[in-house]
Amino acid sequence: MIHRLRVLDTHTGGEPTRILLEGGPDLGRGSLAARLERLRNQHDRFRRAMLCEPRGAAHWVGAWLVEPADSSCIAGVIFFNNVGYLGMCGHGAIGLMAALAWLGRIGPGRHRLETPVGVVEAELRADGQVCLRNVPAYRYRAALALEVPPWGVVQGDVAWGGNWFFLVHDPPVAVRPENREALWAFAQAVRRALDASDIRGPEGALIDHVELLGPPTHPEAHSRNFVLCPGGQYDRSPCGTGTCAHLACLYAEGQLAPGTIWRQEGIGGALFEAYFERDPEDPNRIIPWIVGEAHVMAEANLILDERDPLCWGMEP
Ligand code: PYC
Repeated sequence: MIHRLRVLDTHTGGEPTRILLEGGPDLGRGSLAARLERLRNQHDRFRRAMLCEPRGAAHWVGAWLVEPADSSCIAGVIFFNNVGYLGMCGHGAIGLMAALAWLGRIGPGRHRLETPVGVVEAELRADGQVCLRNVPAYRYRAALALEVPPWGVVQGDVAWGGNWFFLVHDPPVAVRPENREALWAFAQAVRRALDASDIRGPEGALIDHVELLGPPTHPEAHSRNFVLCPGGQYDRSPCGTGTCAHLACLYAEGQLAPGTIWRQEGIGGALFEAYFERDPEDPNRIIPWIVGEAHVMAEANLILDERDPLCWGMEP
């Protein structure tokens, strides 16, 4: 049997997103969270086929486009990577907006996207920039001491920005592009230490992203990050949800006021502009906004030929 998946590839500050437009199995109706579970439990091989080698690569994120359950939204989207599923994805949502514009499905203006963790609003600007209002973000735990062999004790915060992050504000390796390998090794050690010490989010949520923060190079930026994603690769962009988690920590520390512009540089050099409002429903949470741009790179049909022994992708 041969499956043809129609996809559009975009990148946001160097971080790619592969968007499934047509050809995947029907995920049925219901909430996006329920459809994510259906995808995970019944059709996970399509995720692997799209993103794992030989068709994909470990740093790619996928976006599965579905009919929204909420009719005020222009689309529903489920984000995933080479090892599993994401609640939200900032660079991916910006990529999706660029893709919908490319396809002529949206024009400049405000739009709503439904994700498994809530509705996000996105404004497509006339110059192609996308301003995304993310789900509420908050710091869950502050200044946790974590034993990270062989580095010693490291302090970090746990925060939600649409995904769970452990943020290290002063890592032992400088957050500079030439240190990518050492940053990767340190962030992996932090991930292992989080598992070993059973540090989790509420209701046992896995903290599956590690964000290392340091001074920027870009003259207009306030900070630079290196974000290790669950699939074991790092985000080439400043990571949308990671930027939101960082804003939540700055707010909780009293270091950033609502409405103040924050420019987050990623390890690849791209910038996201961000700011926040207080969440009127909860004084501990913020409503973050991020601004960035994405570009369409390819429009293609993926061929999934079941005679190919690697049709469903290789295990990462
Ligand atoms: O931009 O939110 C993001 C993201 C999450 C994982 C990779 N990118």
